[in-house]
Amino acid sequence: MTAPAFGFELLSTDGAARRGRVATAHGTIETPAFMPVGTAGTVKGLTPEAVAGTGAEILLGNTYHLMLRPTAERVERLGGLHTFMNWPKPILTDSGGFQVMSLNSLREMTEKGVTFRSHLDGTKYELTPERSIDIQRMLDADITMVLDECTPHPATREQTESSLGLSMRWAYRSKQAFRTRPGYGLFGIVQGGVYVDLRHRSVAALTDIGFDGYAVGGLAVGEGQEIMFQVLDGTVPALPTDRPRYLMGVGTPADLVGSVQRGIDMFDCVMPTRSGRTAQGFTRRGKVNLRNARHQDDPRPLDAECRCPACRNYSRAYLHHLFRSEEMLGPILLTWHNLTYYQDLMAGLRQAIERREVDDFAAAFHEVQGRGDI
Ligand code: PRF
Ligand code: ZN
Repeated sequence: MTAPAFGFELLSTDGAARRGRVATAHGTIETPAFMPVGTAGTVKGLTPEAVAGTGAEILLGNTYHLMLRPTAERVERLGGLHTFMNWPKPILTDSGGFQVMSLNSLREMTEKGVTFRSHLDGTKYELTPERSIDIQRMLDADITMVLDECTPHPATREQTESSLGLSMRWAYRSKQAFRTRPGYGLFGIVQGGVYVDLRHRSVAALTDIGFDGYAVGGLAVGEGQEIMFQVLDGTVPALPTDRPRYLMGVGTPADLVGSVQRGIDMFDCVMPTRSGRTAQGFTRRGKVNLRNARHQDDPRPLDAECRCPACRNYSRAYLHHLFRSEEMLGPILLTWHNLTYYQDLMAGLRQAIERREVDDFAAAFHEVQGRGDI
């Protein structure tokens, strides 16, 4: 059997919103899609079987963490990341630059790449576009991301322009280094900060090089939702319609709804998993902090409409007790719930686009969220 070609099929649209399907070596992804973050070869707290049960069809892995431990070479020897972590479905890996810059203070950026010291044992590493692509190949990522620089916010136009130049030269080198294989794709990353004309310059540079998909990077870095949506309004229409569009590191449920309305197809974010570990639940009625004493006698489920095990089998009072007692089942159940909620939100958006009711769906979403919990 030959692997299917990497590809994107646009199934239907509703305004700018798109319903599509991405085909990869390890299966297809219905879009708009949310990718749970499996940084170090695990979605913290859940088995891959449980993650699949939430409806996730693709996970995000991180070059930065995996190159340090257990190393890309070891993952490759053990059969690749899918085999190593027992996740047979598609995997997208981020290229590492963003994580080096946000997680490592002992780093230096040059034209060649970024050098840093491991937070684990102080060993010096160099991450170049070529090395990042090679690591992602060893990990066996279905979707490889180019190495980029996420321009910090705020940044002047001049700073943003120079950072963008570096990212585009790295995008070119990443494309040169990528070995084309059936079912495997390489995505470019649009930068340009809050400057829409620089975003357009970035899109033009990337589409000249040619990628299997286009990510929008450099957003959700402190600019706020209003500016993020303005930048998407100015940027997304310039992207090719026949390739998937991925908004990196976003976001809240409202960010996802608004970004889908603006034509984004893929997302990843630590929010459902990280929040799940810190007692923050996302529900159809908004956010709930399960540490709050108001839950201690509440026999109701966290979200009565949710199909997840936390909501089907346990009360708010019990979840509250688990968090207060610092029992590990608390983070596990709430992560399970949050990921289920995110996947059901995406499924709702996909259905709404098919029915051409995405604006009604968004209005109903904001209406119910606005009512608040209880
Ligand atoms: N670039 C990469 N990964 C990212 C980002 C980026 O700009 C962001 C920004 N929100 C999250 N993850 N490579
Ligand atoms: Zn639930």
